[in-house]
Amino acid sequence: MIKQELHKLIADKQACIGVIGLGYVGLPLIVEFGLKGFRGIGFEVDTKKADEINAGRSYIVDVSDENVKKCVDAGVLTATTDFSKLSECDVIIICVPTPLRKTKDPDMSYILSAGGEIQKYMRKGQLMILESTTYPGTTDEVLQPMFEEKGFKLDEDFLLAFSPERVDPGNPQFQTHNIPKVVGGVSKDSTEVSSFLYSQIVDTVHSVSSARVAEACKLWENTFRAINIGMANEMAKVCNALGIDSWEVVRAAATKPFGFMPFFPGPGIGGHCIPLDPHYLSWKARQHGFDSQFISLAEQINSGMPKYVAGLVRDALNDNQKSVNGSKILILGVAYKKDIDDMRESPALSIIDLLRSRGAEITYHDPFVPEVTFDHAYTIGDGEPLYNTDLTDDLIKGSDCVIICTDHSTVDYNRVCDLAGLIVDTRNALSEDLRNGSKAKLVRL
Ligand code: SAJ
Repeated sequence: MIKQELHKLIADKQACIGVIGLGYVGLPLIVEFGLKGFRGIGFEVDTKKADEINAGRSYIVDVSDENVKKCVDAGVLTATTDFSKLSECDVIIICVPTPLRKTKDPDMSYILSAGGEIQKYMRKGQLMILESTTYPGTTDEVLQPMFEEKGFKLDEDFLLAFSPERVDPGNPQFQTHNIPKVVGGVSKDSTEVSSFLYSQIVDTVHSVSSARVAEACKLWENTFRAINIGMANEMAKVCNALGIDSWEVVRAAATKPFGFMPFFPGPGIGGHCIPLDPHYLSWKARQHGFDSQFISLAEQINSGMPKYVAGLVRDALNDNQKSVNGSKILILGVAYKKDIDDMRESPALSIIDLLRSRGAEITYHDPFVPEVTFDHAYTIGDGEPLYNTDLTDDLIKGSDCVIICTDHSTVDYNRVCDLAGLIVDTRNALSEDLRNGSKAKLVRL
C-alpha cells in the first residue's frame, strides 16, 4: 500500500512536492515546503513567472524575494513549464484559479487542464491534492475518475484529497504556517497522508471525513461572509431611510461580546473569493434541485450597491441644483478593498460605469491602481480606460462630488474635507471630528 511509502518519504523530508499554479496560493505554499527542507517543483503555464522564480524573485506580496532565493539557491525550488516533470513528484498540489463564467456558472477549465496534465504524467505512488475553491464533489466526481481511467487504483496506486486554500493576501497576522488547514481525502488513507503532509508546514491541521466536507467547508466560510455583508448593506439602507448612522449602529452592536460578528456596509463586494465562491455552492445545489435563496438574495443586494451609491450621488448633486450629466466626479480609491492594488470585481468599476453612462466626467485617484480598464461586454457607459490622477488641491476643489469608494490609508482625508464641496463616503473613511469640522456637504452609506 502506498500509504506507508508516502508517509516515510514525508517523514524523511524526501518527498518531492509539485505545485501546479504559482499564484497567491501556490507560491507561498511551495516556498513554505522549501523552507522546511522539501524539494519542490513549481508548474506554471506562464514562462515569465517560472523565470522570475528561478531567478530568485517573487511577484507575490506575501512571499519575499529573500525566501524564494533561499529555496532556489538551496536547490529545493525550481519552476518549470514542462509538465512532464510531474512524474518526478511524490505529491502534486493543484492551486489553479476557479473563476465564474459570464453566466455565473463554475469555470472548471483550469482544474480540468491541470487534471489532464497529471493524467498524462502520473505514476504509481503519488498523492494528489486539490486546493482550488470549487463545488462539493469536484475531487471525487471529476479528478478521481480522470486518474482511475488510466488504470490506477485509489489507495493502491494513488491517493487523492481536497484542502481549501485560506490565503489572505497582505494579512500580516495570518500567513500559510499559522492558518489552520482543513484536509479531507476521498479515502481514509488519503486523509491520513495528506494531513501528515500539511502537518510538516502548518501549525494546525483539521482532518475531516471526506473531500466533499472539505470542499463544502470552504464555500460555507465565504458564503457566510457574502450573506453577512449583504445583511450589513441592507441594514445600511434601512438606517439611511430612518436617518440613523448605520456605522454607529454596527459599532454599538459589536460591543456584544458573544453571538455577534461585525460586518460593515460598503459600495458592493469585490475580490476573487466572496463574489464568486457562493455561486459554486448554489450551482451545485441547483443540480440537486435546491435553490439557495440566501445566496441569491445576498448577490442581489451586494451587486445592487453600486446602483444605490450612484443614486446617493445623483440625489446629493440634485440638492446642489446639479445634475449627474456634466458633473465632475472624483473617485477616491478604486481597488476592491483598502491598501491593496487588486481590481477584480471591484464595485468602483460599476459605480464609474453607471455615472459615466449618465454623462458624468469621472476622474479617479488611487495610488495602488495606475489604470482602470473596462470589459466592454459589461459596460453601459463608453468603457474608456481611466488613469490614476494626482490628488491636487485644484482637482478636489474643482470636483462637483468626491466619492470615497475605497478607504486607502494613503489619502489625506483632512485635506479632502477642507477642499471638497460634496463628499459621498461609502467606507466611513471620515472620522467624526473630520465630519464635524468639514464645510463639505457629507453623505454616508
Ligand atoms: N466587504 C464589505 N463589508 C465587510 C467586509 C468586506 O463590504 O464587512 C467587502 C470588501 O470591501 C471587499 C469584499 O467585501 O470588496 C470582500 O472583502 P473580504 O474582506 O472578504 O476580502 P477578500 O475578498 O480578500 O476575502 C478573503 C477571503 N479569504 C479566503 O477566501 C482565503 C475571506 O475568506 C477572508 O475572510 C477575507 O479575505 C479576510 O478576512 O480578509
